[in-house]
Amino acid sequence: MRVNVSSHDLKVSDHKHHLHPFTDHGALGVDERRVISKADGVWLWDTDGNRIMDGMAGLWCVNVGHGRQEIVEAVRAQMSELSYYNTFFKTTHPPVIELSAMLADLAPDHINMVFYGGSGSDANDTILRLVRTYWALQGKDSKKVVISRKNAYHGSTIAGASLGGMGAMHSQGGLPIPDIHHIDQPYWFGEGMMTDMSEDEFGLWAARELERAIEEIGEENIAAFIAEPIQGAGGVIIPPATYWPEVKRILESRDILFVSDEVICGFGRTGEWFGSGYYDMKPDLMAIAKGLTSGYLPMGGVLVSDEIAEVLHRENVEFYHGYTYSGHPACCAAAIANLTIIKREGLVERVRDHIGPYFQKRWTALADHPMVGEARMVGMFGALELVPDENDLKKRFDNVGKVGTITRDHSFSNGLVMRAVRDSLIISPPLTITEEEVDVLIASARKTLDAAWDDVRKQGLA
Ligand code: PXG
Repeated sequence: MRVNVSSHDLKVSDHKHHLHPFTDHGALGVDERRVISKADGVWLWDTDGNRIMDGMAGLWCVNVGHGRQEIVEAVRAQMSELSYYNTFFKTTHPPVIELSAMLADLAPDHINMVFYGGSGSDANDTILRLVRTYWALQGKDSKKVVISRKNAYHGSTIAGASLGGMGAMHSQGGLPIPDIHHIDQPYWFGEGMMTDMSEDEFGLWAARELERAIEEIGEENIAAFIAEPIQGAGGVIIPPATYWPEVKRILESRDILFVSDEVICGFGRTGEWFGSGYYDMKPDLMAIAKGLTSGYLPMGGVLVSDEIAEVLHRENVEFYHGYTYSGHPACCAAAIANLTIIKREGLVERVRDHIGPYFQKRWTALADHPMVGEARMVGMFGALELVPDENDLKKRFDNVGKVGTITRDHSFSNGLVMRAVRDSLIISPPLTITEEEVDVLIASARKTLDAAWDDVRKQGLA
């Protein structure tokens, strides 16, 4: 790291040479960016000397909090022993063996194998190729279509963005690729509320969109249904209680694989090890990343059911797929150390029984603010829906996203990272956050809402 460089000079250099992900560079002023140079627990420090609470756990990933020397040490030790070797041609290594057994133990009983990659996006690429290959190996070549949902996020690669249901992403680069079908999402506040259905009825309706799609496309043409148990990047969309049981009923009688994208929901975020477990679903495949290593090193993977593994294990079958860094030893060491911390400190149970309920109570109380139409949370992630008129919850701000951005900027100024999705604010802190830190977070959020509400009214937006 360069020392003795001013914060401003760092920003100038970043502006000149660094192409950021998902960023409007034309609109991003040189000094508007923050250079984050240090982190510990739930706290970040920038090069301007500010301390900021990391309400997003990095990008929904730093589940065990920042600065865990135990993970750093495990990676260092692994790097000095075996920093790299591949897992392709009849070779393997101790950390990938240990991690795979650990994951098989954590996964539901019918899942005992892991395929590795470097991210959630490439996990979903693997899944797309794998589900089609699985059916083709059984002579069912026509089973190619994957059903996904609008406003889902499954990554930024070609398969990931195609499986995802983000219109803006599809508008670039000729996506989605063929044979991906998007059905409506179970978004009560954003969509269901505008209909004449109750929340429960809407949940059933959204689930039956899957049934209608299956009837239209034909079961013989469908490989899989992929979904996040709770949509993360789409806006922490918690489906109505009727949704997942109905999806389960629909899938139970059909020969269609169910893929649970656990990239955000996995590793304790919902108060269970996996989001599909939270909803009592039985996935055939799970995409994992983020909380697998708590972001200390990049790693993703696919958890594979016994039924699928059995087909892949048949003689003369080879899945022509893999990455140079599949099962990278240092990443495996980071994952093992991270999972060891989650288990030893009982973080999943802590979210389910203690800090989760505490946080949920305080977060949902923000619904009394005049700008908040709904405050929702499961486990340790939630959203605030911002509205112009608390007496008319069907009314929305004009120019979608503007108020969300204004409010998000206030949050940063108040020392709290929240993420804006359209006109909602998202929170997803490390699972290690203490009660006192939750209190600080809630106080910053309230201060943010007050300041933003003032601003919004002054600008005539409400
Ligand atoms: N699936 C899900 C459910 C995700 O949330 C991915 C796949 C892709 O993972 P990788 O590791 O390739 O990024 C994700 C990632 C945001 C944001 O702004 C969310 C993600 C990534 C970047 C930004 O909410 N989710």
